[in-house]
Amino acid sequence: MRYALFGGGKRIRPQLAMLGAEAAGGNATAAIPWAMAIEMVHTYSLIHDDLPAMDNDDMRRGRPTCHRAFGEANAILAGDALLTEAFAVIAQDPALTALLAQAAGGQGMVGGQVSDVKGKIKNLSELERMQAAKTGALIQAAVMGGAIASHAPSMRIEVLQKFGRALGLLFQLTDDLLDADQDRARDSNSFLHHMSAEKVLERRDTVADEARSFLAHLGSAAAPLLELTGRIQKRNQ
Ligand code: GRG
Repeated sequence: MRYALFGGGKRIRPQLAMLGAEAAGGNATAAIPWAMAIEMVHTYSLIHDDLPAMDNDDMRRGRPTCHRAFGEANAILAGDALLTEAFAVIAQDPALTALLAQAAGGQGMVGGQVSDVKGKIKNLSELERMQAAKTGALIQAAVMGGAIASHAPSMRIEVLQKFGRALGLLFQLTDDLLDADQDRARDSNSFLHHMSAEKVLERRDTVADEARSFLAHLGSAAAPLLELTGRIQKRNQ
């Protein structure tokens, strides 16, 4: 659990959680348990995604994957424990508990992973639906949950829900651009299978503008989140 959780991840989801709290007019520290829980769920998903039954990856973040370092059984169990303990961290807050279950479960990340494993994505709208569940749901929940944790007014939570949806898509577009040279770009689960790299770049910029337009409703409190959006748009890792 420690090997994977402290393995050099970018911590984008915890940043989104804390900046979401600030953007909604609240206090970032109120979102710390939420930020931890969402990173624990993200980490479990990567451990399980790397397993032989899924992507069968040997390396992650420049180091052996969890099952390569500790064996398959320990990797499965480390993922199980991270998922379970994530809920313990936020169990005092029923709204956050429900949000995490929704985002990570069958209608969210796990459901998206099922569509991914099934393969055979036929067109762009199917791909966007799969990605919105597999990667987008957790990113959207990260930012929204930050606002919920800091007891923001519902209007602000709704703005961040829309922003989070756009940001999830932006994240996946940039992820596929970063994978452009790898085999993955050739499978139907990559945007590059359905559009040229130029079109993906164009869509990335349109979606980033759309995400920014939502933040305009939140005034100067959203400035750090605006800056993070720009970093995700132009990221190189
Ligand atoms: C196994 C239930 C289950 C789900 C796995 C999200 C996911 C579902 C698998 C990850 C596969 C993958 C590489 C998707 C691309 C988008 C993504 C989540 C990239 C990794 O996220 P980063 O870049 O990772 O935030 P770091 O390493 O920075 O934490």
